[in-house]
Amino acid sequence: MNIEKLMQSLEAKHPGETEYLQAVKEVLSTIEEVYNEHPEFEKAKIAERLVEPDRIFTFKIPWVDDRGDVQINIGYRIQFNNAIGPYKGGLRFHPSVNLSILKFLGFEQIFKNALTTLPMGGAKGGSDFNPKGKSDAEVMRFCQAFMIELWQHIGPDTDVPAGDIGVGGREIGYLYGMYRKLARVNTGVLTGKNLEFGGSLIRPEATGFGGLYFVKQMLETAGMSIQGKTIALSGFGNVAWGAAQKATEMGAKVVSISGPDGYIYDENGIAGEKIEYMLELRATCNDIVEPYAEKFGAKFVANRRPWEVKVDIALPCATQNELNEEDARLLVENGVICVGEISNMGCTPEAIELLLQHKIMYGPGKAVNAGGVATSGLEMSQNAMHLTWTAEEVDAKLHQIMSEIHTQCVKYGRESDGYINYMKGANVAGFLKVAKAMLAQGVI
Ligand code: 2IT
Repeated sequence: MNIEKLMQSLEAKHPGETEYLQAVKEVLSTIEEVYNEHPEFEKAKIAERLVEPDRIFTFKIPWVDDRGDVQINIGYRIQFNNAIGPYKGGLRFHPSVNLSILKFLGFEQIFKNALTTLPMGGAKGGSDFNPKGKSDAEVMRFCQAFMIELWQHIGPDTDVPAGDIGVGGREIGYLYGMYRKLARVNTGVLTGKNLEFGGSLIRPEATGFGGLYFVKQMLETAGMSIQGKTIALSGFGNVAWGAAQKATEMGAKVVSISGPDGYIYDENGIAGEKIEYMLELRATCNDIVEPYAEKFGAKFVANRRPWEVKVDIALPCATQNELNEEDARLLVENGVICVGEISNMGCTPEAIELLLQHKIMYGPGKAVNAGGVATSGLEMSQNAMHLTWTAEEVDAKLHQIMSEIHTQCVKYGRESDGYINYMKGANVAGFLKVAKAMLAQGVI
C-alpha cells in the first residue's frame, strides 16, 4: 500500500475535509505493516474501497420555531461500510456538524463496531441543528422533520441510528415516534430508546462504564490499580456522567468536568449528588458548567480545558481534537500515567505522537468508547428476540465485550519492548475483521 499516494488522491477528491483525512491517515499508517503481509488486500483494493463511504444522504430539514419563523437545517446520513452487519452509528446534532466530521465519525465507527465482536457495520449522521436554547416543542418538530427524510433509508436490518452529541433519550423518542408513524412498524430501528418502547437497561451509562472497564484493564495489565487514582474528565454529558459514576465506584477520584465555558476543578471529588447534578446542568440547555462551582464551592476556570490539572488519568469525554500537543505536554509534565479517549478522536495526532514517545498508556476512542455502541448492539439483540435482559445481564455482557476488545488490542499492539500501542492494536484488529469479510464477499 502506498499511503502517501492514497492520501494525496483523497486530499484532491475531498479538499478541506480535515477530520476525515486525519482519521483515515491514522488508520492507514497503523495497518500498513499487516496490509503488506497480505497481497490479497492490495489486489482487491481493500484500502481504497474502505476509505470511501458506500453512500451519503444529505437532505434539507425545514421546520417552524416557537416564534413561527421558518428554520432550515441540513441533515446527513453516511452509510460507510456494512461488510460485517447492518450500518450502525449515532446521530450528532451540533452547529459544528459538517460532512468532514460525520465522515470521520462514520469511518471510525467501522473499526469500533468490528472490535465489539457484534455484527455491526459503520455509519454516522446528524445535523447542524443547535439544540442549545431550544424548547422541547422545537426539538420535537425538528426531530420529526429529520425523520420524514431519513426513514426510508433505515431499518433494523439495514441501518440502525442512535445518539451522539446533542441526541439523547428525548431526541431518540421523538425520532422513533415519527419512524413508527411513517413505517407503520415497531422495530429496533433506533437504539438508545426509553425502556418503555424497547430500550436497554445500562445503555445511557454504557459508554462511560465501558470506558472505565477498559482503562482499569489497561492499568492492571501494567501492574497498577485504578483505586485511589485522580481523574480529569472533560465534558458534562452522558458520557462524562457514566464515566464519573463508574470511576467513583472503582475507588478513583474525579476532579474535573468541563463545558464550552471552561472547566470545574473540584479537589474533593465529583461524586454522589454532584454526579447527578450534571443531569440538571444539561437539562437547562444552556451548555455551561459554571453553576456547579457556585453550588458546590468548587473552582471554575473560564475558557480553559482541564488538561492543566495534575492528575494520574485523563479521560476526554467531550469531542474530537479536544486534547492537543500542548495539553499532552502538560499532562506528561504533571506525571499522567494513562490517557483514554472516551470521546471520538479526542486527541490530535501530535498529542498522540507525544504520548507514545513518552510511553504513556494511550487508549484510542474506537476501543475505549466502544461500550456505547456495543450496548446498542445488545439493545438490537433484545429487540430482535422481543425480550429484555436485566441490568446485571447487560452489564456482564458489556464487561465481557470490553475485556475482549482489550485482549485484541494487546494481541496486535504489543511492541518488542513490551509497550502496548493500543492505537495500532485497535486499528489492526478492527481492520482485519472487516477486510476479511470484504474479501470473502467479492468486489461489491
Ligand atoms: O460514537 C458512538 O459510538 C456513538 N455515538 C454510539 C453509536 C451507537 O450506535 O450506539
